[in-house]
Amino acid sequence: MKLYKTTRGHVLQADGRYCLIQQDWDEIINRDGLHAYLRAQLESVDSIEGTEALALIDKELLPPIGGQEVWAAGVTYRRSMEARMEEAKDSGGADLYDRVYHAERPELFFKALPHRVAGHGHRVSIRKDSAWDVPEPELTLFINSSGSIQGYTVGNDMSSRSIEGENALYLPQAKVYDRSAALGPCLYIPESGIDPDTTIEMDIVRNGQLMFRDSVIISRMKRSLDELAAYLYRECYFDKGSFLMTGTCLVPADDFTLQVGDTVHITIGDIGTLTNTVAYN
Ligand code: DO4
Ligand code: MG
Repeated sequence: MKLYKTTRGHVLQADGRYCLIQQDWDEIINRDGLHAYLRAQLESVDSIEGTEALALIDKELLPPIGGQEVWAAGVTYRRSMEARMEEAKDSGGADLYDRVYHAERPELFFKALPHRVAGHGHRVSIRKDSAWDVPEPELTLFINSSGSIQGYTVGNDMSSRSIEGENALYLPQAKVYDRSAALGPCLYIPESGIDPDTTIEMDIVRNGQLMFRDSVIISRMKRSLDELAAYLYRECYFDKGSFLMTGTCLVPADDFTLQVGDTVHITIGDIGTLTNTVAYN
């Protein structure tokens, strides 16, 4: 099942049918048994035509977030560890990444409040004081206030590699700024957990030319999704639930940096494609 947040209500899509739910987003999603709840909504709420639903999704789409905080996990794939060890070699911080990759405790960091999050079709930003910027395509969990994973979306953890590489203590500046996070296009709510063979794919296009394409399956991640969620909820209560980006494995070559006007397409399995164009704030 897919739930799209729009300016005119929330479009629920399942089995080729659509219905429009007029209810507060956070009240809908923050519950145990979200899939069963939405299944019941599909039976009780009047259906809408596919053309109407698709027009709403096309023209009125918002990021699938209400009042939740967005957090992120880091160095959950070997490729992320290796790339960061390389970028930090001159600052003396390289071994931090090796140590956190192998440690029991994962790296978790605060990424965004909802007003800093871009949706599908919106602009994401690179910092004007950064020389080396990349998108990070990440499976993103929706975890309810009881700490259970209820849904999934596509995330882009936009990052400044030059600022993080200069000094690991600059991580919040490399990661947290306006439009540095994108989520969308929908919240995907399968009946049971996401398939471990799910693929994350990313294309970066510049002036119509494909600059980068790569993909990975999520089972390559070193940690489990439940483990990441459990660590986040150890000493934090999220009254509306939270979103958790689960780390990147797709890293463009070191001579690549994003430019204004580039378009980033991230596709994750059955969830869909999140597309954003790069801009300055
Ligand atoms: O350690 C810094 C951030 C790591 C990260 O964002 C990732 O691995 O995706
Ligand atoms: Mg990341």
